[in-house]
Amino acid sequence: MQMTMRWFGPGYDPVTLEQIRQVPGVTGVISTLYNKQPGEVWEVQEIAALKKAVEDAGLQLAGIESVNIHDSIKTAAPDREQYLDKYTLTLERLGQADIHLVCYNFMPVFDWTRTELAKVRSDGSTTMAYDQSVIDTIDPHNMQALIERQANGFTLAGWEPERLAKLKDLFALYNNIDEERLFANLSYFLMRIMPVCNKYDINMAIHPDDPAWPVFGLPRIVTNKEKLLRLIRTVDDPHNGITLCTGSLGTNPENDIPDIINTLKGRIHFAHIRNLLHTAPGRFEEAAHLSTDGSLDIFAIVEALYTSDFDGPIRPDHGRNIWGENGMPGYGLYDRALGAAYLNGLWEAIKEIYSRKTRFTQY
Ligand code: DNO
Repeated sequence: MQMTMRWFGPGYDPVTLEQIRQVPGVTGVISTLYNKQPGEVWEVQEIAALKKAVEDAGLQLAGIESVNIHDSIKTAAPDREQYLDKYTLTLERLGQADIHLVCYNFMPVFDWTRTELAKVRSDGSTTMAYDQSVIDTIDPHNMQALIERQANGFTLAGWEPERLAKLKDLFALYNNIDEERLFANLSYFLMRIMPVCNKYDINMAIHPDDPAWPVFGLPRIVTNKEKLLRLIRTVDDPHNGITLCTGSLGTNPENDIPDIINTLKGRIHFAHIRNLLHTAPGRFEEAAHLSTDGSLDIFAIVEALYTSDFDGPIRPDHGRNIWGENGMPGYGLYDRALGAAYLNGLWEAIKEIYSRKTRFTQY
């Protein structure tokens, strides 16, 4: 396990690499070229500059989140081959730069979806929240405005105004795309990129859909154990793996996350750990990482990662805004740093317990 934090890059992230470097046990960052639109090829020099900035700060660039996928690939539009070639070229360049982990998602139109970005909790912290009954009354065309209004002036990952400006066209693209088609397009994408992933040893880690059910009638195909299993079996290459995102899979209380971890052993390449509090069916808010603050058993989740020999990067996922920080929703420094410390503490304790068990059984 390598403890990391997400960093959006200079000019985008008010959190500095120097601050991240001082969080105990954090040795790497997960980053991206935030200015890149889906379908754009990443330039060699841009990748090198990102890597250098991270390494100059004494950290490792442990992976990319995300190289976003163009909608033509997701919908198998007539020009998809051109975008597949571009994606492959970007992967090749990342591999040549010694980067071996890429997180991506295959969600149609919208990436993660929330209805509130700064819900005030009883302790005065603010957090992101979701309410399906609100989504049910919103015209999806107003979603971008709703997010933008609450985003504290930040451009949020997955909510790039350039792409969402064409929302009508985007929705039209997905008109005939049901779950089966989307799944076929995802499988095709994976088969197409596996040769380059094998050549450069790049682990692809699909991010689960967030929340784990269809939003605005758009299909969602990465929502539970069965669907994840189907995906890794359909393209049965070790480089085709997943990002275990507890906050996304955990939106559906029926998802047993430790069981998912055990079932997908060996194919989990990256972990996002956060907690959330279910307040009613289809309604939740993001909690502090601590198990007792939310509905997820973070101890059991970390234990399952440990016992399944997980050896990829973990990052504390969304944090609340606390201590007066006016950070990017979900990505302030303080609460994520607390999350990293807590997760490191759990890992150390679990490791110790298991090594003692081994020692005890020797007698
Ligand atoms: C939100 C993130 C997502 C995630 C992408 C991966 O905070 O979890 O935007 O990075 O879905 O491609």
